[in-house]
Parts: sequence; C-alpha cells; structure tokens
Amino acid sequence: RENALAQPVGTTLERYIMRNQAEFAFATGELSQLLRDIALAGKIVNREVNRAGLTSIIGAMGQQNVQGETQQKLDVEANIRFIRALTNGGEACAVLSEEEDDMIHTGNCQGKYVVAIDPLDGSSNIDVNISIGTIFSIYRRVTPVGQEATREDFLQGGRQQVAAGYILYGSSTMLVYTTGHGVVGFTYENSLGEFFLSHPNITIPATGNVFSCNEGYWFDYPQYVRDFLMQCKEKTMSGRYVGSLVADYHRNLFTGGIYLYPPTRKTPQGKLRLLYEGYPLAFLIEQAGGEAMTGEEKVLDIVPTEYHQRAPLYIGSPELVNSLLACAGKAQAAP
Ligand code: P6P
Repeated sequence: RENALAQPVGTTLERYIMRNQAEFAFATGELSQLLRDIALAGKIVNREVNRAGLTSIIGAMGQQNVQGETQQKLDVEANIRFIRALTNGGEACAVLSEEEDDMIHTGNCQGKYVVAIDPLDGSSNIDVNISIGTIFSIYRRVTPVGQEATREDFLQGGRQQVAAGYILYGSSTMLVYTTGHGVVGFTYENSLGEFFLSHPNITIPATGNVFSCNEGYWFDYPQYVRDFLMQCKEKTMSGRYVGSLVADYHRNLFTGGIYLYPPTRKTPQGKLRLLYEGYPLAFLIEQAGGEAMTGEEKVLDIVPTEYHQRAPLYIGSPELVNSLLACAGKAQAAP
C-alpha cells in the first residue's frame, strides 16, 4: 500500500494504474487494461445516467440513443455498454451480468479474466433521481486460455476474486475498487472526462451510528435481526436507507454503519445476488477492515452453486456486524 499511499491525491486513474503496474496485481498488464475498460464504460454510463431525466425532452427533439433506437431502459443500456467495453478491451473471455440469464461469451478466448457485473443496480431509483451504481467482480479464469469460459470460471467462490469494485453515480461519480491491497477511490471530473485519485486508502470505521435496512419487512425478519435493530434504536442510532445498495454501502463505508438485507418471506435467501453484489462488496469491505456475513457464515466463504443465487447480507463496521451475530448467537442458544 505504501506505493499507493505515496501517490498524490489528484493523480489520474491511468497514472495510478501504470505506477502500480510493477507493484502487484497489475504486473501482467491485463488486469490494468480490464480496469481501464470498466472505467471507460463507467464514463459512458455516467453520461447516460446524467441525461436520463432529459430523455423525454431529447426524444421530443428527435434525438435517439447511440443505438439509433428508442431510448432503452438505463439498466439495459448500461448492460450493453459494459459488455461492449469488456468485449472490445479483449481481456475478459466472458461476462456474467445481472441482466442476462447465462454468461455472455465475448469471443476473446485468449482473455485471462471473467467479470461478474450488476451493470446498474437500483435502476428503479433513476426515475426519481436517486444515486445508483455499477458493481463488478473479477476472477482469473480457471479453464485453459483459448477455449470458451465455462461455469467453473464464475463459480470459484468469493475468495478467488482478483479485483472488485463499484461505480457510484451520485452527487459526484466515484470509482472504488480493490485488487487485494486495500481499497482506493477515484472521483470523476466530468469536464475533463478523467477519474482522479481522491481516496488513496479507504478504511471503514470500526463502529458507527447508522443502520440501513428496509424496516417494511420488520415482521418477516428473523428474531435476532429484530433484537439487533431494537438495540440500535435504544442507542438512538440513525436509520439511513436510500434503497440503492451502492449508495447505502458507500455512505456506511465512510461514516461507519451496517447495511442489512435479511431473509424475508418473499426472498428466503434475501434479495441481493451473491456473485455480483455480495461477493464484490464483501471483498471490498474486508479489504477496508469491515465484515460481511450472512448470519451463518462469512459471505466470501459461501460455496457458490448458481450464477444468480441470492444470499442474506449483513455488511459494514466490524463491531456492528459482530453485535448482530451476538444477537444471532443468543437467539440460537435460547431454549
Ligand atoms: P427493497 C435495488 O432494487 C436493490 O437491489 C438494492 O439496490 C437495494 O438496496 C435493495 O434492492 C432495495 O430493496 O426490498 O428494500 O426495496
């Protein structure tokens, strides 16, 4: 991390990657290129997101989106952008997207990586101008280069990720990622079209004053979750829930706090997806000094079986996650 810490705030993503190329994860150059491709798609999606509100006006002026078709829903548009950027970049042999049932083969059979991605999470929030995000998770393929990727490339388990991160399209647009050497944040300067290093070494406070969950599901929640939430309220902690995972996660990463998506009657395994939400956010939070649990185990230790499987998610400051688990322990121990 000393190399990253030595890099001045304000250096560009490009220069940051080049300077770290020799240091670690980027040694071969392919992962560097993969991150550049993701950043490029993020810039394009950022522009689309910022114009979303104007689409109808633009449509009225006869302009169409880049595909020359009627304006797509933004999550569909984002999916196309990320798959195209990863295909053109050449480093990813396959992409697993929240928007696609099966993996997308990019045709880059020489590519050494596969990418699981939620191109635009929380897209229902776009229409009401709330922050949204892209979440990505990167693995080195385990199948031989030169062949098409297979299921096992994507079902390696969370601890095999070589990089993970998110792009938050918020009051400012940020790219936050890890390659296993801490968490780094870049802020986008629209007028220059560049990501600039703004947070060289992001760590989450050990505890915090925020809990984030949809209390509408209160009567669905396991008893231990209700016990924990009652403790939070007795301590007059703040309930903060945007309803957009990347926005809630990012805020808690900086202020300290815990985000909870417990099992509900509608979603007995929780609503959030493991491969492109749970795993990447869990990798990031552990790199930032936090915890990510399902109530039963660490998220990163779950053995994956399905591309789009769900998992409960309790993630954030370690002291808050451990307090929740203590409630689970008491509940289990209770006669
Ligand atoms: P609920 C958005 O649809 C999302 O996937 C996450 O971004 C968000 O945290 C969660 O679902 C909100 O779900 O059930 O509280 O509306």
